[in-house]
Amino acid sequence: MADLVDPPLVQLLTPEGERVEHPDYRFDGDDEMIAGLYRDLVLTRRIDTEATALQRHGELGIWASLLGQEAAQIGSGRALAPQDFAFPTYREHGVAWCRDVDPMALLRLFRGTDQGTWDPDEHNFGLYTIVIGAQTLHATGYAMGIQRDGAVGTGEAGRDAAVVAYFGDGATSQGDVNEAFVYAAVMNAPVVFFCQNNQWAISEPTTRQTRVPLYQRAAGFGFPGVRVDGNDVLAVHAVTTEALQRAREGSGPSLIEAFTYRMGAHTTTDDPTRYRVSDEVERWKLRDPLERVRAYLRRVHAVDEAFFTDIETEAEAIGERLRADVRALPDPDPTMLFGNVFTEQTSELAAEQAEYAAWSASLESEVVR
Ligand SMILES: Cc1ncc(C[n+]2csc(CCOP(=O)(O)OP(=O)(O)O)c2C)c(N)n1
Repeated sequence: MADLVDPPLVQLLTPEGERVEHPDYRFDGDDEMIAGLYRDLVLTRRIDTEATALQRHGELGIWASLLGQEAAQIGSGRALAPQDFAFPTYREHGVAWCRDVDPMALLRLFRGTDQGTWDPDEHNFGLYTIVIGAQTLHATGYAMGIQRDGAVGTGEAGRDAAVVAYFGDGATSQGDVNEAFVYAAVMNAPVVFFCQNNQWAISEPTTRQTRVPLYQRAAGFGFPGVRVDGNDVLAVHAVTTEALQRAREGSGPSLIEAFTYRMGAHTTTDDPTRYRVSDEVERWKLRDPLERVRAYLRRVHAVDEAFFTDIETEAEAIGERLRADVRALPDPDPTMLFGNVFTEQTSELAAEQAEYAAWSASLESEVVR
């Protein structure tokens, strides 16, 4: 049980901002790249805090915050090659950022203005999945597809592709995830299972989901598993880069357990003070994924102070733009729901759509009377 709380994990940057060595993993980027990762972390957090504030002001229906999980998402998202494909859950705003999805596309979804309008094929980033773990099967199927298309193990950089499936610790209890592991293993599918262990599945702690550290599950399915410090953007980048390369080469799946912490509520409809102690949150604040990168950049004098103020200014501008753009969104036409179920409309749905439109028009005429 001790292993569950005090795990051996890959770390390359300490909470104090010091680089450390690991026998198996190395971060290959330079300080300029680390500065770029820092910008990603800050801007992603700013998008997240703005969205949380917008929900509190009644502008979004709900929001699933990524607070505390920025390094897990940016580190892995920046390890992806353009041809790789990511299948997210509903909290992967940092990965969406790395795939150039406009944050407004996320906010429109959480406002209920649309059902997700980014083109998965344009961004190689799937639509958000609310059904826990379902996307691990989609990812595995997609990975088997690219394998059959001959886009794996050719040795041609820029052609060989990998797939990454994001999910939480709670999702590992789902049958879908375990089925995905079985298929990926026996088919040698080029998929990286990326579990963000933020230690809570709403109010259920990880200790009620498993008796062994999650990364160790991979061995039972027959592929490698590794636990990485999910608050260390350099370590996450290094570990994900290696797992993706393995998959692209045709060496099959792997499981990454990014050990992190959900610093906020599960979603804006949740009250974590009812099931967890504030001590725990305070302890994790000391491992804030942004602080350690800032400490490192300052420690080695990689950037000047203007670098930090410029990023703050950029973050504020993004926050203000999102606030204005969300407020300016028009109300959606509710009948669009029927049109977005299948690629090709069915006659049953078209009839339901017409019936709904007639009913809603009758309500309007009643109001006028
Ligand atoms: C199949 C299914 N069962 C239950 C739910 C309700 N539900 C929504 S979020 C959640 C917890 C998910 O926890 P975890 O996988 O750890 O991800 P996290 O939200 O912490 O990132 C549950 C049970 C759901 N969305 N889908």
